[in-house]
Amino acid sequence: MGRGVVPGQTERSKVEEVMEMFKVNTLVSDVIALNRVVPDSRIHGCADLGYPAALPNVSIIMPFYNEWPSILLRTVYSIVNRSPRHLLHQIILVDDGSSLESLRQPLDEYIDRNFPKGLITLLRLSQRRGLIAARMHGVAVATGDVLVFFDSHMEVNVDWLQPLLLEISKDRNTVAMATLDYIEPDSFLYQFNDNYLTRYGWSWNMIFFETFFRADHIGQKLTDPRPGPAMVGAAFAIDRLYFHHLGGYDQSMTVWGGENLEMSWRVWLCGGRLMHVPCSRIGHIARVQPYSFPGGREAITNFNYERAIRVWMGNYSRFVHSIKPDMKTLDVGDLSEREAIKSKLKCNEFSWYLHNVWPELHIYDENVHLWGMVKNKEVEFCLDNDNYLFQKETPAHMKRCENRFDTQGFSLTRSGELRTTLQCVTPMPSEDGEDMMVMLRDCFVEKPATWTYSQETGKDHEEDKRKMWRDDILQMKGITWGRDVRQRDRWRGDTEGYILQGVDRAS
Ligand SMILES: [Mn+2]
Repeated sequence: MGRGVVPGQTERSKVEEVMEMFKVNTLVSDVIALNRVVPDSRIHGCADLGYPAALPNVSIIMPFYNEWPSILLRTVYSIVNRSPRHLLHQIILVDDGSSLESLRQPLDEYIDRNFPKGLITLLRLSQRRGLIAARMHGVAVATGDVLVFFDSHMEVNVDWLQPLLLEISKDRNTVAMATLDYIEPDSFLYQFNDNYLTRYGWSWNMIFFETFFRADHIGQKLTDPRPGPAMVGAAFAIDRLYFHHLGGYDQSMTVWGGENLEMSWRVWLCGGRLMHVPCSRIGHIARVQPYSFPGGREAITNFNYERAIRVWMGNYSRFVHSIKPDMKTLDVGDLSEREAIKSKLKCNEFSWYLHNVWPELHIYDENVHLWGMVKNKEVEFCLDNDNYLFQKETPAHMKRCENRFDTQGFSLTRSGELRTTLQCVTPMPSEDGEDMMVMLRDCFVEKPATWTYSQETGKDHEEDKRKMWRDDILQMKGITWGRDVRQRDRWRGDTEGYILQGVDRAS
């Protein structure tokens, strides 16, 4: 079930060739059954849940561009095999200008021969229009109650559809997200972490990442849906009329990238909700993007992000623009249609989202005593956050000062936390237990350490060395900055105290 395939010696060079070309092992895909079974990856409790027979039906929209045929068809088979037939209204495949010959007439014929008549609609775009436009072409012909957007390289799991539809039937203003599993691109092994659920977040540098759920977001049962601040691009369900009411996608965005964050903000700000549904699981082949982005990947995502930022973020764009100054002056075209949605739906200001939906994302200059860099003046070294966004704690380092707050920005909050975007600076015992290490750790894991600031530094007294540490921390011997021995010695031998020094405020 969902097992991977490992090639023999003689096949290796051929495999390397296709991996280079497609970033996915098409040879392996071709020998695995199109209708293979995958392991039930759901968390405990899901298998015991029952679902009402009467739920809204769905139109599944699946754009593809030069997807390898067996991968595309396995995605379709998994949906047909593991969705209750009465809920599956239609599957709309949108060929976004593919050039692979096997995706043309042979695909038409295959679908005609192997799937129930009328279930699958195959639209062909005459030239490549990008994911967002391709999805909107699919939406235009969809007639189901609910839309579900798919990538063309996925495999759904047991009872994936009903929990999404149930969540939408409770409140039509809902985006219901499946939980993604991971299909290895080289072996097609179906992977998942037992009883693990992930949520998504984003940071001021516009990096999207995985994080864990806050305790207060977990419902009475582990299987209960949980709110999330951000969505991935695929594997979500939304009521079709609600999707239109919300303004669909911004069709001036190109290819893909950024549309998922824009939609997350819009849903929350305009009265909807974005829910992670633990019992709906879908496997996804996470591969390196094999296709070109006309004009370059970063240019396209920056363009898309900037359109979203100008419409929704207001003055908070100062943080993004301080990190990515080029975005501020981009010509992103006409935004009037998107602005009109905001006023028509009487959407909230961005601060509402930051304070209510994603309060973990720190606002550097709000409710803070000081913000800037933690700098040792004498040697021009600054406390560095390593651009660290993830959940496991990591040692904090001192590095040469860079004067940029995405890597070296910290705030001393009014409640005494010394923090960066998501992490708080917290001393923790080292592995041998003999030392304290200064670590960066998610602020909401446990109550973080508190710090004070003093301008009276540089005195000769031993106590003054770490004047900004609070009493409890002052007594910890030899706080070590990172694992680098040279660095540790340097900091131990230093007589200058650590101070928080203000830097230029981002404007
Ligand atoms: Mn994908």
